[in-house]
Amino acid sequence: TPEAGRVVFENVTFGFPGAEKPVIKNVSFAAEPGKTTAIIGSTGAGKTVLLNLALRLYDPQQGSITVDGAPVSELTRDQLADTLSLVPQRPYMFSGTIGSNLRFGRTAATDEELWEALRVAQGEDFVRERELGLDEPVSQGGTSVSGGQRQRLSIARALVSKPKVYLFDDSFSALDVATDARLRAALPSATQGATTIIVAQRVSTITDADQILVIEGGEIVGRGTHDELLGSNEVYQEIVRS
Ligand code: M5T
Ligand code: MG
Repeated sequence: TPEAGRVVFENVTFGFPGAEKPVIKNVSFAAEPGKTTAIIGSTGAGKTVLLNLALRLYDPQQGSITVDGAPVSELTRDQLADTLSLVPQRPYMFSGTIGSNLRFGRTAATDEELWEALRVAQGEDFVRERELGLDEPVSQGGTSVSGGQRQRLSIARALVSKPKVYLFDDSFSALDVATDARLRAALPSATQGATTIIVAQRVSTITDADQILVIEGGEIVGRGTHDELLGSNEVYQEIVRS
């Protein structure tokens, strides 16, 4: 269906229980299949909370969030997990092997699929360098891999699950500029047709996004392409300058 993977927020307001003020205020946007929606804004603006709401880690007090036209509140955990993949801001590893961490329960994925995901995520080289490759043990917390490697494994894990919706929470910031550029060049064909939502720190990561949402204090204060925002939005201009 043409709607496959379409994520829609409509007038979403959310505050943590007991907190005085909401951290997400009346947010509305649509993220379209085959397109990249970027979210940018200063620390504490609500970017992570926004992605977590789509995954239903919490429910909004007001408004609705739908995927494929269905309210996320009506999807089962399994349906949600099959539809949306989050690459969290602080990726985690569990004790096992690199391969089992990439499969993450998706036992049907072949080694070939894992290598292909690693290739796109720019993680192929460092896994090939390990003596046991995909069978190399990883400790819980992933102390045997660096932060940047953990980030790339986490991106590869999302690719292996082939979701309709990718949620990248600041997933490229630990990468050097050259690796970031290679990864973003490889991503579009690997995620073709999927809905991609990218939270970013660096403007260079999102200049070619189809739609950029500027978020401040839990509100969308600007939306458009890079060029549109550059010409019209003060908050965005400030981010670009910083
Ligand atoms: C938005 C507060 C946080 C901030 C606001 C996850 C979380 C956040 N907050 C809580 O009170 N409890 C929580 O469990 O919500 O936070 P965010 O969405 O994490 O901000 P961000 O992702 O835009 O920031 P950053 O630093 O990752 O760029 O007031 O205190
Ligand atoms: Mg965050």
